[in-house]
Amino acid sequence: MISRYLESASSYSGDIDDLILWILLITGFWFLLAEGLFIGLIVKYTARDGVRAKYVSGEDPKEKRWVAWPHYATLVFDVIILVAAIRVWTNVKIEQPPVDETVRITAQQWAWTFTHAGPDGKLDTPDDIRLVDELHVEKGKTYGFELTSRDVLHSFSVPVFRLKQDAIPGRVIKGWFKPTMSGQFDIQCTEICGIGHALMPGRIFVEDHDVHEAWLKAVTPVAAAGAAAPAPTTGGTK
Ligand SMILES: [Cu+2]
Repeated sequence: MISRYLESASSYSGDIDDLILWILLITGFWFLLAEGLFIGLIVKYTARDGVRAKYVSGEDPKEKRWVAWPHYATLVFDVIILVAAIRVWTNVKIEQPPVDETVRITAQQWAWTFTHAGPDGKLDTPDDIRLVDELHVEKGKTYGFELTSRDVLHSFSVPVFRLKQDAIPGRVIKGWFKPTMSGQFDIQCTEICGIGHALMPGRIFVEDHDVHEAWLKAVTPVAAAGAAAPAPTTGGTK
């Protein structure tokens, strides 16, 4: 249902949407019931001439039920939501599936630098492709990311993936995603990171295999493309 308003474009975005929807349904149902009852009782027992208000101590078991039963229901539904949330959290944030490729994401005031592995599929080699505010990935591949910041706290967010991860200077945070829909989507910084925070958007390009290969070819420098062979030229100094 949420995907009608915002595309669901990663392997786990549907699970997160389902979780949000179930939480909305559970809390929404009880919210409407409780407020309906509350307003109904206000209307029914509204002040009338000649009728004195009665003090209710709440000690009578019949009266106590009005507090105790909703309390038990809250506990039960809390546990249901907790179990469902932990299952999704474990899948998205704790368990890291085997990845096909890793991208390095560096946040700074106020831009993203994305280091793509290049044709050899490995980082820290001469054919790495470094782009600002532009991340290119292939649909259906599992990507690991290494996220860090050069200055302050930022937060890497791809709304269509339902992915959000804080970037912390001095730390490299690992995570993963698997795009399932090709297209161009927004990348946002979702942590107020200074006056240019709102000017820190990026784009992610999810491409089919052929399109991604063509892009790789087009952006790989000639010297780096030959780097898989022995004796790379300049560059790649570490
Ligand atoms: Cu930022």
